[in-house]
Amino acid sequence: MNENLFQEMAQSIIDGENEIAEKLAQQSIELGINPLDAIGKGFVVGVNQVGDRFSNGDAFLPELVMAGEAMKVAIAVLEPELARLGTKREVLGTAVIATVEGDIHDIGKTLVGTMMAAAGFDVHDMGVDVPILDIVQKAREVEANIVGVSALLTTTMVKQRDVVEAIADVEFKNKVYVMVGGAPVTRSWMEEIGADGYSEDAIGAIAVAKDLLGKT
Ligand code: HCB
Repeated sequence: MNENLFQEMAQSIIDGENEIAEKLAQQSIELGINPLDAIGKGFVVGVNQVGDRFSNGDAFLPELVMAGEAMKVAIAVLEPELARLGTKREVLGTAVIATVEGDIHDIGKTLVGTMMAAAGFDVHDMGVDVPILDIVQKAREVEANIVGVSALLTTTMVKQRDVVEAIADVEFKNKVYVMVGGAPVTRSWMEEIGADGYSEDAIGAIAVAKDLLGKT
């Protein structure tokens, strides 16, 4: 039965139907469905399909924009639920997260921030299109242990390397670990640029951050 709901969720994103996506997200909460399942098995399936159709030339920018908007509406409904399910007992660490300069994709980055906050991190979400030096400055200001940088474009991934290098060049009071993610990012890219952690999703990002800080 949930499978049908997940399919409808995916379809609402493919069709760019904000109101339907919002209603389905609310329905999933009422049904007690884990919001991560609603996102991962429902809405993300739809946004990935639109992405694939876009890269094949079967969908165009307006469809991409509409899918992104519908995705944001659905996640906004699920976010309080994600936060509520988290166990915020001790502060595990301080994290600065941002989407790199030149890149305005914010859905995945925001999810990572929400989930990390729910898991007990003090999260400073700097938004999208953030210059490298601003990230470094923020990390210093809030005495971050983790800097999580998101990039969704092959052309902006290279900025993750710049962040790693800029963090390495500055003296911080404490060790600052750089974690990378985003659709085109892989473990081998993480290794190539000398980042400390990589995850393909938000749950994994929490595990990686905890692991880096020895909080597992
Ligand atoms: Co955009 N776009 N887009 N897009 N877009 C992608 C990314 C393509 C792959 C689509 C394609 O061609 N198949 C493609 C990139 C190709 C490439 O470079 N290889 C692309 C392109 C080309 C573009 C434009 C250049 C299109 C144009 O203008 N001609 C343009 C770029 C604008 C810019 O940034 N300068 C553009 C614009 C847009 C929007 C604005 C229309 C919209 C974004 C809306 C928004 O974010 N508010 C959009 C969307 C929605 C997408 C797709 C369809 C979905 C992205 C998404 O939200 N995924 C995407 C296709 C795809 O990725 N399948 C497509 C869902 C989230 C949950 O996944 O991977 O972002 P995520 O995050 C995960 C994961 O990676 C990890 O955890 C997250 C949660 O599970 N993670 C981290 C992420 N960050 C992390 C950081 C960490 O430290 C740790 C883990």
